[in-house]
Amino acid sequence: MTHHHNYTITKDGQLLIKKMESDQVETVWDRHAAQQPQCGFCDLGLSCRICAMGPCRVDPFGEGPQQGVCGADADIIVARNLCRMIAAGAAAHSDHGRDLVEVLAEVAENKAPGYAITDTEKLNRVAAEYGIAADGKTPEQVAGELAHAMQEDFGTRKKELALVTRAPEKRQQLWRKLNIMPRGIDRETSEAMHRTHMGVDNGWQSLLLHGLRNALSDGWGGSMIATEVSDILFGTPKPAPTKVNAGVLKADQVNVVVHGHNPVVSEMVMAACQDPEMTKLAEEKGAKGINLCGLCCTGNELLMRHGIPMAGNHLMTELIIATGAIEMMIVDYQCIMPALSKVAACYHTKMISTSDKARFPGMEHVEFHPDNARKKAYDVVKAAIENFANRGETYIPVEPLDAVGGFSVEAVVGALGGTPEPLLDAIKAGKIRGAAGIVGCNNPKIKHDYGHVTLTKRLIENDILVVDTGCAAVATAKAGFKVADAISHAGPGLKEVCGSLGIPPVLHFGSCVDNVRILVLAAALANALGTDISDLPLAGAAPEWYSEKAVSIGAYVVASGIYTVLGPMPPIAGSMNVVELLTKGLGEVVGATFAVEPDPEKAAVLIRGHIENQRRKLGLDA
Ligand code: NFS
Ligand code: SF4
Repeated sequence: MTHHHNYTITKDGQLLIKKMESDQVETVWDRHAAQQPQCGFCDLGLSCRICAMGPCRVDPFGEGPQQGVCGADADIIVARNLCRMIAAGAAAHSDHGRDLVEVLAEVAENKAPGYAITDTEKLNRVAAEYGIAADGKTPEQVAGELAHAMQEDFGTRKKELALVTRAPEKRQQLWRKLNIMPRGIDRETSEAMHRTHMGVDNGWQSLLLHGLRNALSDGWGGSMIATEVSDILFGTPKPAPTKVNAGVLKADQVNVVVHGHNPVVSEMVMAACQDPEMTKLAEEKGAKGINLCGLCCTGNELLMRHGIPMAGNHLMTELIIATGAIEMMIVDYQCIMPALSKVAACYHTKMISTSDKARFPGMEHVEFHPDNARKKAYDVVKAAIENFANRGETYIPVEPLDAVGGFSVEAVVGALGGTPEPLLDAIKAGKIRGAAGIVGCNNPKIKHDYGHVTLTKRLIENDILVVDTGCAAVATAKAGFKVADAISHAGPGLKEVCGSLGIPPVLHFGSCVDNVRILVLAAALANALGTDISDLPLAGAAPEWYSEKAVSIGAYVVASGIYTVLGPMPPIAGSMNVVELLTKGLGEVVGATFAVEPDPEKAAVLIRGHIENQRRKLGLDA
């Protein structure tokens, strides 16, 4: 336990790992070390425990068994496992989207006190895409009809999801031709589980194609609905300044931290924290006020819409508790390590779980529902204030850094004067060579933030605009790339374009469901050029991914026509057929492929090569 400087590139992370060492509290890196060596069969995707004739494994060296008890070979087992990862990821994003639709429906019926329709313009615009006319109706009526129409997207009555029409016409036709047009959000996930049951789909290609359809039902369905409804309820993000890293915690205030994904909970917590009555209560208890900070994606949701400061990304979630400065951490669901309450037990931090579908050992459960969320938020914030008295010594190791968040597509297009044309012109002129979306998690297999920050640095210095989301977006903010002055790290062309707009060279596009903002922008660029997304000088990357959600994201991004480089290797290397299809064959199918490159320096070379190649094919530098 002496290698803390090797685990993360961040100063706050290094210092807090040291603190946890001296406090003798276990971290994710300790547990990762204790798991070594991790199972080679599982790593290659060659183990199967789908049925009770198994578990089975296929010997990668060709000496032991080459098929499971049922006869499934390496290709089938690998494809089936990957398909299930996509299904789980798509389910997570889409169930999050569904929870927002339910709030929208309850707002329409006036049953969700504290929630409201904030962006009526967007409500009407999205409603129109669902064929709902707004004239003569109250916003609540429109919201009710829209919620109902969106619920149909989750079901089985439709042949195509509503929002796929945002994709370029050519892309839609391709999906229809390949029979991977998503029909219903839950349907595709449910079908993925059916197909991967023993004795159903044993074609590794057809399994993978359905995996793409399932992923598309996330990207152009569940996640897109999550983002759009969040904007309608809580406001469409606009650029605004904020602060990032562990230094956002305040030694003299009650620190409340939200962690998880769904803004349905964090928005209500924010409202309670900002109530002057609550501030007064905090002052009565000897604090200077209440300081709300975010972690992970629900933190990104608050950062994007309200400039709420960001304490850290995935691998900071344990470390931040070791500051001893957090009165309460309130979680909803996804990416919340069950280890957190053990860490919290070593300090005074109260851990609160809020979702009926996400329980954690050692957390107090205060269940939030749309009809009681406002009241529950006040209850927990009051308890956080009470807990200030129990605080011991605090250790806030760094000063916070400035960052700008809030780049919705609406805000970007607005800043460009109402159309994406100026961005396209800058790309055509070669000032901006292209754009890359850097997304996803942290993973203890990769030095914390090193992948995100190194790749981003290399791309912007070569005039590639970076848009990022999720934990990647937090990493580059902590590295100082999300301020206007960061153009000093950019190549001359990108520097000129961002400089004249007064924006950073790395744009915070939001949480992981907000990856759909990247899809929408890509589609707008393709439409403005009269072409398909797969023709554009774009790339995606997930340099430190860990989650099944990231597998779904990668799959819908590639199926939408964007070349994508993964850092950690997904568990597919046990099937050369699957590897070949994903890294080469898909190019002929959907016009884009995956690559795997854990070294971000090399990933940058791959992405630059791809973008220059796309430019040549478009005849841009002729
Ligand atoms: Ni995305 Fe966000 Fe972070 Fe990864 Fe988890 S918080 S939804 S899955 S770890 S980026
Ligand atoms: Fe084994 Fe086949 Fe059952 Fe998987 S589905 S556990 S390979 S018998």
